[in-house]
Amino acid sequence: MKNLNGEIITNTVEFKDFKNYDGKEVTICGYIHRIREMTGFAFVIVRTARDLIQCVYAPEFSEYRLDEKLCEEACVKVLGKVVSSKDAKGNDRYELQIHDIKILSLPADNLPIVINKKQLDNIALSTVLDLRPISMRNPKERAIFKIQEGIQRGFREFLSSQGFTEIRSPKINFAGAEGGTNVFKLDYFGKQVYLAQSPQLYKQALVGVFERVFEIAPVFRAEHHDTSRHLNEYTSMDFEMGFIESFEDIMNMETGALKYIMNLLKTEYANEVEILKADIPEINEIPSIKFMDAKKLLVEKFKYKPSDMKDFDPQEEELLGKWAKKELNSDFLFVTHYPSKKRPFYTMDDPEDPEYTLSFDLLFRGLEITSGGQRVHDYKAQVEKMEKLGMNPAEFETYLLLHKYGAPPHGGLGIGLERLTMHLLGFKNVRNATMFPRDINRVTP
Ligand code: AMO
Repeated sequence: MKNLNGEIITNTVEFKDFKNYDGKEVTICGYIHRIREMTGFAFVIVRTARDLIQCVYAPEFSEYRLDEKLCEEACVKVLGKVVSSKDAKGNDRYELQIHDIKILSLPADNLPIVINKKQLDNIALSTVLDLRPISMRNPKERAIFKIQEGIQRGFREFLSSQGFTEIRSPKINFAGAEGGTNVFKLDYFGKQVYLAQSPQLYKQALVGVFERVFEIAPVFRAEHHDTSRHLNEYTSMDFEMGFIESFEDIMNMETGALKYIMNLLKTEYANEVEILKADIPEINEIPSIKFMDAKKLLVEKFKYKPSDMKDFDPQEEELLGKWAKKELNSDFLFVTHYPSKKRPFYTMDDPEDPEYTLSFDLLFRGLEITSGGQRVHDYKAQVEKMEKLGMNPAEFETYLLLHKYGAPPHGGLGIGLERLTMHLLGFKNVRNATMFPRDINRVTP
């Protein structure tokens, strides 16, 4: 596009860099979010990749005249002069005085929902999800997934700084790694295979190669119930590390990662945190409680009668979350030493009390967001454990190569990304924090 002097302007500038262009002409690319016609001038709000930029049209700024075809969701390139003024708090506020607008495309129809308000008002979640490619254009909806990107970025950056290697494990697997019935079976050229329930078997194998590995990838769970916290496909943030002294090394690494993530969100995602009014937790040390002590606490403090002594139900997790906040001033709570009967075959039993395991879950504001622990690394012990659980070690021959040919003491964890996002942003339903949810009733869009 040509500027007022007839020179071609090619640099497209991000809003955060406007401060470096005060008084200069720049171009921006985006969507027409809203047009507000005033007497003698107009505000044209342009939605760029991350911001809403106020552009001002007035005939005295240039020879350009506002195009009648210009409408909401038109894709445009705008040329204008960056001007600053002070807002009520005395901060610099930048806007663009329009010199020209090039229409790149026009929508073919009216929008099915109003997306240019601060948030999507009174629209049912099912409609929001049906129209995700459009509804996510709303700044508040979009901010959810920018925050989610920040969480993944923080996890990746922190673990990379700690010597972890990023891996990609296959999602078509020879066995379900987590047991239970929630595994998707697949016909693979006449052979039965499974969609990965987790990268468990592969991340362990790769400890034998790289010592420390991590992966951020989709995993699949054939959940037969429609609940507010279960998805059939979710993003698992996994890591696995070798040469550990105890399973607490894993908990410490997770604490470090979460601190890094929260700090990153507060600094580099401050815009989205503000849009969402997100309550980003302060993390110092994360307290922990043993599984059986937590069960006792629930009875003594909350008079809660447990229905299952091997796991927690959602209400128990919620009560523990409230207790941790009130008594320990922590949004997070590690629960350790889960009963052996409830943990998968790869979990190491506590040598001091083999009824329980060297494992943990992390609760965040009363919701399980992580499972992890130390793994069995001795070949004989792993084979025996599998046999005790009625499994056939021969079917896991390739997995057992790790153990057979020498494995260090190791452990790791898996964090449910959507669940973490859900409770970070205060949602009641995990689907609010899932871009394109897959549940028992939904496979589109
Ligand atoms: P687990 O099966 O407990 O452990 O899963 C780890 C974390 O994943 C999340 N999660 C889910 N999120 C959404 N929908 C679901 N259906 C769902 N199921 C689980 C939870 C949970 O804490 N291999 C182990 C991890 C490890 O030990 O390394 C595993 O997958 O946040």
